[in-house]
Amino acid sequence: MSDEPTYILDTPVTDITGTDEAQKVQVKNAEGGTFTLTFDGDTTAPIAFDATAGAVEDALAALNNLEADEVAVAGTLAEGASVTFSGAWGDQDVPVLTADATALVEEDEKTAEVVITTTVAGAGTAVQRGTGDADRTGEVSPLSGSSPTADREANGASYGDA
Ligand SMILES: [Ca+2]
Ligand SMILES: [Ca+2]
Repeated sequence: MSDEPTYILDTPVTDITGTDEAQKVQVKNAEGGTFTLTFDGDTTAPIAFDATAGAVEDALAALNNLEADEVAVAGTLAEGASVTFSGAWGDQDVPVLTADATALVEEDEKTAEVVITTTVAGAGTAVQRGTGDADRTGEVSPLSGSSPTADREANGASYGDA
């Protein structure tokens, strides 16, 4: 018998796939200039305040820690461009982008800024299913993103050795 704790859900869980993280990047109050984005310690080349989604995607894909098939950008910076992580960065909680907005040109004496929000929190693929027993293989539960204890509280499931 395994020494690993066994995780038991009373309520079958049907959402067994992971979730790719999405973050929104919005440029506010700018009429010119550039900004940079930093992902997990790596910073892009300057990006125009009104760059297209494709240009933002290219800037991110040029980072050492992101590849072209791992990041997709859609929408406009003015309305809020959606940045979705996949591939090696998919199905997990990824670091939030940060921005340097100091090279933006402000509009109408309002402070130009880059606002980044996580719109879809990434999460891993679930490893415990249904009402039966299953080995708990990860410290962090993909169901809640925190712990099996939190899952139990959220789902009314039981947890213990079997
Ligand atoms: Ca790259
Ligand atoms: Ca995240």
